[in-house]
Amino acid sequence: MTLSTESLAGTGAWIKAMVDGWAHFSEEEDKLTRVFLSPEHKACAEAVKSAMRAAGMSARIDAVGNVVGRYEAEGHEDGATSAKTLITGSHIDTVRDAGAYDGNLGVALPIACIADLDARGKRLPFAVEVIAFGDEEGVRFPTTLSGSRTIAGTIDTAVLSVTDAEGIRLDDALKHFGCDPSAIAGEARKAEDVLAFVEVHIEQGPVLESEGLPVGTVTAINGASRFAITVEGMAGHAGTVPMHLRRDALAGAAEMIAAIEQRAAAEEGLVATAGRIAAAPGAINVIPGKVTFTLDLRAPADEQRRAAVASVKEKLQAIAKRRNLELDLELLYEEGAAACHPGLIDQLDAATQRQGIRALRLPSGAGHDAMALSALCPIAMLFVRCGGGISHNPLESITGEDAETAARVFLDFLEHFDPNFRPNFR
Ligand code: HGY
Ligand code: MN
Ligand code: MN
Repeated sequence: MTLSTESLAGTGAWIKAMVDGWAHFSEEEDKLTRVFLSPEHKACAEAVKSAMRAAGMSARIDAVGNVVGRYEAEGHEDGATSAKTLITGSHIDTVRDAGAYDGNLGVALPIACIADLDARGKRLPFAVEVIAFGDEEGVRFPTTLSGSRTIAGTIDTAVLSVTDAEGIRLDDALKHFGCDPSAIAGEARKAEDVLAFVEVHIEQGPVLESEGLPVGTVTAINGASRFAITVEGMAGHAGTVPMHLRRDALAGAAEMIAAIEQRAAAEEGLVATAGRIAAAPGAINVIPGKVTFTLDLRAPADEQRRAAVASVKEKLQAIAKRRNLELDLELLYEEGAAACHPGLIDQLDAATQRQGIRALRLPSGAGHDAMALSALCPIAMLFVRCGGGISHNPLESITGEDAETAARVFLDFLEHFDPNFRPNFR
């Protein structure tokens, strides 16, 4: 296969401009917030669908709101018969006040690569699907990865009845988006049809920048457990209740959060975050009677994460008991650590080296749609350097040069892809 390295000239700026354009689809004027099944998600999905079609792919929005672009294999151009498929893509939903490149780069970059193949009239011996997943961040509903879990066939349809902060059910939001929730099961891919899932994503950390590298190959993705924690005490008059007679839910939660931080900081690789907290009734002169906060706990090994969850629960129960508080922990989401396939890691490294770049392997502390796809097929990820390792922050940034380099590596990977990394896979 001839390489197309020279034909990607200027692609970095094109990719960046596409992602920067999608960043205008936001619920807020001066910041980027695009949650699952929102009007701005719909507008962005339509723009992604158009970009996929312009790149020579067929494109549609599936039953769970994913945008699915497909570039047929050599000899299967009419789409009547389908060859085995390599899936790529990432998510287009964002956190609140987000950076533009988390997820979105992993949709725009493969689109640019397919556009290059299409411009050269080139087809590969396998089909390529680029999927823009709609629910990786899990910001709107108390669940996440519903898009990628649908493709993997692992989605629990009970999740369709969860509600967002306004009480809107997930299935009603899907119908409003123009989807048919009853068709979700039919979107699952068959394992025998899928060669691999390979995701391109910003690193969201400082390693590549510290190594002076534009790209890196991911070895594994940390597992994560997310909880909604409720602490209940007794609301009271801030002026009349002596300290030793209080059941202050917010002071209790504060001690709990400090204990969580201390537990995570004591162990290599373990990270824990209380990302959101709300205290009721929320008046300056009332002792808080009820607090809810979130916990996101991650580790490279599932055993380590499960042990940490157990010890955190013990610590919180001890604090609640001493302070005469009620404690409830609701598990919102749990996804095990996902290892990338060695055969894919080798092929990403080889593509990186063919492009004249030192191949570096690194783990992912962030979660990704690839975790869900690991239930369907072998996975791999190509990380792209981001400025200062900053992410989940409007300061998140990439350079056009790095986007172009990553596109060259990814296209090189596609054009050299050897499906035989999976022995006996036919
Ligand atoms: O939380 C994560 O790791 C991802 O950004 N959803
Ligand atoms: Mn993210
Ligand atoms: Mn992401």
